[in-house]
Parts: sequence; structure tokens; C-alpha cells
Amino acid sequence: MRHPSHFSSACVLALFVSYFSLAMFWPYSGTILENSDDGTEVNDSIWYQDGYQSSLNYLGRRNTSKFDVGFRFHVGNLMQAERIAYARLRLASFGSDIQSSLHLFIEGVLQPSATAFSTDERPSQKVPKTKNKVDWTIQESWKEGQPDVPLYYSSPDISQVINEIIALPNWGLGAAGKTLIINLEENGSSEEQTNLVYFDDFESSTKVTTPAVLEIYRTVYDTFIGKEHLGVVSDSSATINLYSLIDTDLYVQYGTTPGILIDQTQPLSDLRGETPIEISLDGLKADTRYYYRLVFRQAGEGKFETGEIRTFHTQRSKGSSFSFAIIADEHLQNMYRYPHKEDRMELYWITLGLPLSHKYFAARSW
Ligand SMILES: [Ca+2]
Repeated sequence: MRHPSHFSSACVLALFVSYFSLAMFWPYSGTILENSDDGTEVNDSIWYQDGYQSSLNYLGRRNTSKFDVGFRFHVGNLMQAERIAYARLRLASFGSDIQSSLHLFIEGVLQPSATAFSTDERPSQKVPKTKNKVDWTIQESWKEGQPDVPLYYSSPDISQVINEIIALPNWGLGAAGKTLIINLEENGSSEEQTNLVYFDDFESSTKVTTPAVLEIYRTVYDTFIGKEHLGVVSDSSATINLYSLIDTDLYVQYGTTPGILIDQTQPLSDLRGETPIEISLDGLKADTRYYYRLVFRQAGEGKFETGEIRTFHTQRSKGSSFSFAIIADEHLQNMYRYPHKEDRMELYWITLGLPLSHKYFAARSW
């Protein structure tokens, strides 16, 4: 059999690894458990724990009315004084009314253990606040999701706010345990316009809600939401693809023996986060097994770390025998619309895993 080089085993392996990576490195999430863990505060004076209207939190400004939102997250797995690499809020949108732009900042409450909100303990009254604040400007309208098909919008990185809170010497030791409060504050939007976004408020166990989530990426490697994987393998080159949420410095070490990765790519500095990264390995030998690993750090920060050693095989010689798989676009993004969604994902992983199991291939495997 003759096979085009880009249907190489490396591509299949890469896809397999990347789907498994999604499962294995999903960020740690801080959750909301009670109705009083979130709500809207209007004009720093009135607290609506069920959301301002229609079970929705309002955030922003409508003329002289200011709408702020408070969240208390339960983060039982966080350790006092650990330093997380990245964090963001994810809010299930129910639309917006943006006439120009909505100016916000995100701040935390500097308490070792945060109790829930109430009329007497509104977000504005919870003190002291963190020194770190993160600006957030929203200019585009938010599209509207549905309870069974949520549409999430994400905040900028708020890791510095979280790190300031959990660095408190007695963080997590109070009666409310490992909890922390994050507030979203309207900050300087026009008083002659409406600039509001709406998102789901966690209300009760009987209502279908999509509560806000605090996503926590503890390590730099966790922020690689697209883990390193291969594409376009030829007889003399391969491309490593990667997607990071943060700015990074990185390069790749590679070679034909796993313990001795004698070659390396040109170091790349200050690569922008949230931008696809492609690194080419060139001058490779045909029909040869290669090993590689990432060497990376947060841009300009600290020591370099190394990733796991991964492997691929360059284009086989003509006439040689090998096994390969073809996969189709499974439309995984629609999966949650259907019943038994976990089963469908499991089936897909099994399908991807079959070629790797070697059992079904008598021919030479990779
Ligand atoms: Ca609530």
C-alpha cells in the first residue's frame, strides 16, 4: 500500500494525545454552591441575591444606576500561599445592551475565609479589598446562550487577585473554609447610556442554572489549553502546534534517542498568549523515529521547565508497510445537545485509541 505522508501515524497519535490532554489537564474550577454565593448589587446599596431580574445578574450601568456583581467561590483544593499561573471567570451569557463600552474592574476581598453575601454584607461592604485590580472593558455585544446550551464569556487573567488572597497567612482557616470573594465593579461607564451585560445567577436547585465558574490554571503547563501536538509530518520536517493562555518563552529539544535530545530550535521569546504557536523542526531524516520535548516558561519569569518526551516517525520509505488511521470531524462541539453525552465522548476516545492499542493491526505499528 502507498500512503500520503500526511496521513502519518504521528498525526493520529497527536490527535489522540490532544483529546486525552483535554480530559487530563482540564483546569481546576472554583464553584458556587449557594444562592447567596452570587447576586447583583445596585448603586452600592441594594442586594439582589436571585439576580436583579429574571434570575439574571446585571453588570454595568443604565444611566445613573450602577450594577455590580459579587461571587463567593468554594476552592477546596487550593493551597494557602501557592501561586497559580492563570485564572479567569466564565459567565453564562444571556445577552447584553452595549451602547458604547462597559468599563469594569475585578477585585477580590482580602479575607482568610469568606462568608456568603446578605443584605448587610453586600459585595461593596466586604472589606478589605485586594490591592490588585484587573481592568476589563467590554465593547462587543454578548450573544445570548440558553440554559441547555450555555454560551460563556471569559474575563481577563485574575491570577494576581487570587494569589494575593490565598497568600494571607491564615487563608482557608476561618469558619467558611477555603472560600474567596471576587467582585465585578462597574467603573467609569457613561452615565448617559446603557452598557449592561446579563448572565445567569445561581438561584436554586430546582432551577436549571449555569453558575459562574472560576477557572484556575495552577501551572504554566496547565495554561497550554492546546497541548503540544504534531502536524504536517514530512520526510524531513514536522510542525509542533501549541496554544497557551499566557505569554511564554519556549523552544523544542529533539533527537533520535529519547535520553539525548541533541538538537534544539531557536528560542522564541515573549510569544503572545491566546495566539496559535507553530514551531518547525527541519532537516530531519526520513523514515526515522524522533523524540522531542518542550522547554518553556512564563515570558520573562523564572526558570524554564521541560515537558514530557513525545515521539513521532517521519515519512516511511516507499513500499514499506505500516498502520494508520483515518478519522472524520465528529462535531464534538454539538455533543452536549444529545443525551448520553459522556458515552459519546467515551466512544470517540475508544475509537481514537484503537489504532494505538496495536491489537487490530498485524502490520508494523509506530
Ligand atoms: Ca444567587
